[in-house]
Amino acid sequence: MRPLKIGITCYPTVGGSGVVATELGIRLAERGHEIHFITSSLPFRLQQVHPNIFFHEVVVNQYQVFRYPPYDLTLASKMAEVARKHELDLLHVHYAVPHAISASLAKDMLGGDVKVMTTLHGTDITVLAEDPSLANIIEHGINRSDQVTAVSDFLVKQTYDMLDIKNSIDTVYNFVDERELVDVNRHLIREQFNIQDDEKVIVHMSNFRGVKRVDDVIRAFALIQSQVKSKLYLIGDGPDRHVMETLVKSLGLDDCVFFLGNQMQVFQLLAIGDVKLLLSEKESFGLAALEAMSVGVPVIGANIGGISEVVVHEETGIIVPVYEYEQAAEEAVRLLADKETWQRYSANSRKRALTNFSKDVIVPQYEALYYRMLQDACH
Ligand code: GMT
Repeated sequence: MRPLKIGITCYPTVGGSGVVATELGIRLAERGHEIHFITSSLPFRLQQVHPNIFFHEVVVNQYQVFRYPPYDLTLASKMAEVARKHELDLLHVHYAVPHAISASLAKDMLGGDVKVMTTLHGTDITVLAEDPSLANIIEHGINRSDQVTAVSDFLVKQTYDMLDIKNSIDTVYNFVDERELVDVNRHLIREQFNIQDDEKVIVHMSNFRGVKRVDDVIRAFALIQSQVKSKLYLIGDGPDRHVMETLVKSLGLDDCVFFLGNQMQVFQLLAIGDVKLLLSEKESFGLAALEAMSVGVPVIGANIGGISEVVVHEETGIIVPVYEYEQAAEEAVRLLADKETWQRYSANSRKRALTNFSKDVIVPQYEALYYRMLQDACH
């Protein structure tokens, strides 16, 4: 198969869809494809240089006439410019809004001379498609795409349920790259963090938005901590952080809850955990759960969205009813006290993450869809 020239657009800042898009671009470049990131700033996970990776910044100029600067149009114009100049085969956009719509416009500008793949990540459907002012345009962007993927079977179904979709949607799960785990040394990092031998560590990682229910994580931890000597490490940042800091204070947990903020070495940090809590009320896949599993940390997750496609109940962790933080706490206490079960879940988690969700399994699935889309175009 000939190497492809691929434009990738995503949100470049911290967030699961940006992480997946960037990691995918890097792996595709390593497999010989030419990758052009077309984004508003350099994707934060793009930490390495590669001769096959190019970056094109989308710069929106400010004019007095604009109340709202037209990012979507500037992006479409940039996509068309890059696609024409570098003879791209396809644009792969991550997150429907506004990327699928901008890509569709770019394709029109090029007289149809580029293919568009849209990957749905979650809130672009589960939150934004609920908004009547956006639903029509999201539907249009998806229907105009040549190929559509979603990150879980749950999200495929949800998209069909919420919108009038004409084309087929393939599930392609999130992935991990085992090479990122080579430096992870759980014992060393626990030592650095001064974790005592008789202490347990609960971890949570998210963008601190309402759907993540970080308050439930903190309330569950309060119950765990009343029975087990433990600490809670919160990785990430976002709009709810200050409210959560206040909650921690009001519960008198200042000494054992640590807000680490946004971090680059997420695998190292997750590896200090004995249990990861993911109690979101919406979660199309749960990349953070997969990342924890890959370093052998069992996950206690809510029974919503695609979490149970990642976490296997009583095999790699525990699934609890959403909003039932007391039950999450009970399960955590039980698991932390049962060394044998914990070791089994830990080993199963790592194995499942590195077998079912390895880059070597998932990246070729995207590649195969690219070739299929381009081949369909020739017929
Ligand atoms: O979790 C977030 O709010 C960030 C969001 C994003 O688009 O950056 O994550 C979504 O995409 C991730 C990568 O595909 C998924 O693993 C997350 O489950 C999904 N988040 C939600 O559905 C809330």
